[in-house]
Amino acid sequence: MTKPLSWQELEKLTDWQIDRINGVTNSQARLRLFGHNESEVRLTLYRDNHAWCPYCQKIWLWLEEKQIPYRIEKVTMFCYGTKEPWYKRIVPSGMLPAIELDGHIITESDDILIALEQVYGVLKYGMKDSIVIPLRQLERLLFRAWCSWLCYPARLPGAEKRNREQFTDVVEMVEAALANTTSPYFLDDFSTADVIFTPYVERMNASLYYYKGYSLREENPHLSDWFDAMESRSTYRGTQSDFHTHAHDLPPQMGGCWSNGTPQTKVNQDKVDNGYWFGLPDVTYTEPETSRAEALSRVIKHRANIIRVNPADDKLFDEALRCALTHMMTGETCKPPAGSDAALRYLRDRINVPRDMSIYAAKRLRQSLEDTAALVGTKQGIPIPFKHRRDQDPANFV
Ligand SMILES: N[C@@H](CCC(=O)N[C@@H](CS)C(=O)NCC(=O)O)C(=O)O
Repeated sequence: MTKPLSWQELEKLTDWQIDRINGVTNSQARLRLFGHNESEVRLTLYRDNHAWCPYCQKIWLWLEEKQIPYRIEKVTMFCYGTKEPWYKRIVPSGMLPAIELDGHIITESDDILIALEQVYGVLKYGMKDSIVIPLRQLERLLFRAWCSWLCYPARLPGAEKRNREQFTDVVEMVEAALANTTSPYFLDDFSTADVIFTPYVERMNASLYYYKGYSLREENPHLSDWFDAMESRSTYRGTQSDFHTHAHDLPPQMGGCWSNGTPQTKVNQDKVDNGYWFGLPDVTYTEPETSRAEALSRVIKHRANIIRVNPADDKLFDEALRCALTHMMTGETCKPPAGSDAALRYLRDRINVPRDMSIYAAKRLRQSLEDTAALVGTKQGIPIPFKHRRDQDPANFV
């Protein structure tokens, strides 16, 4: 049993830093240059604060792959806070994503990609290419089958089974499309088609695992290879989220997600919510050596706000948090103050990937918070709300 390190001592244990502007894809950047001069920037991407919006991920990934210099302005989504009035003046509906390209505002993610292609060229293939259009249609078919299964209660007898079959029938079509190419991607190489599938396939993988006990990535060999290939790209890794984040960001965005309550679903929910987080089929690339240092550095940066928004007493939680971080960095057991279990789990439940940190850093931090909380009790934090996520209001983190 060890004593918690002080913040100064913890600071010495991490030298993690990245070049947000010219380095690898990351969710904290406000400017991306890829070695260009700032004066060359013609483009601003408006995307949501938490990187929850799937249509924003589509544009984000495309820009990162094309290495277009751009600025990022972050906007609040209705489900977690108040839309910024300056954004409503630009886009009255408040919808995301939007871009400003040479002074013109463009909305609707497909129209944005088409406009970007006109200025910067296509990403291997164009949105309107005859081999891309059927894949775009297939993606929408898959999306609709997923919504029908996940987002409506299966009240009539046999409905759950039918919805599942309807979805897996479309998945078979996706498998066939992937089998049809010599690459692990949707066409002969990585292209705009993969960008189009990415946001929702990632969300399907997470939500069906959690709400339906169905593992998209593990049950479909071609999709499994596709995910692995996507994870070989630093661009995708930078935008990639995890099961915990999506399982809890989707309900308010989709208007509800319906659990089928099967034993497998319950096992999966327990793993996603309470750990062990390693080994979940949300990631398969090798954990980077820097994951703990990254998690520590991100917590240190935001520690004042993290402690302030936590429902527990600040002094109590400060010590408990340092215990969890000490455990994460040294592997030693560090007993937190009595009564801090719920507070540690409150934070455990509110780490967002990739907003706060990358996927393995989040797993390390979640596990340390849980291991540390378990030393003093079994109390859970305030439950994550289902209808809204104002517990994540970015106004608290300014
Ligand atoms: N068809 C639009 C859909 C965009 C969309 O549905 N955006 C959602 C977020 S994913 C939105 O901005 N909703 C308003 C909000 O949540 O604040 C597109 O492709 O861009």
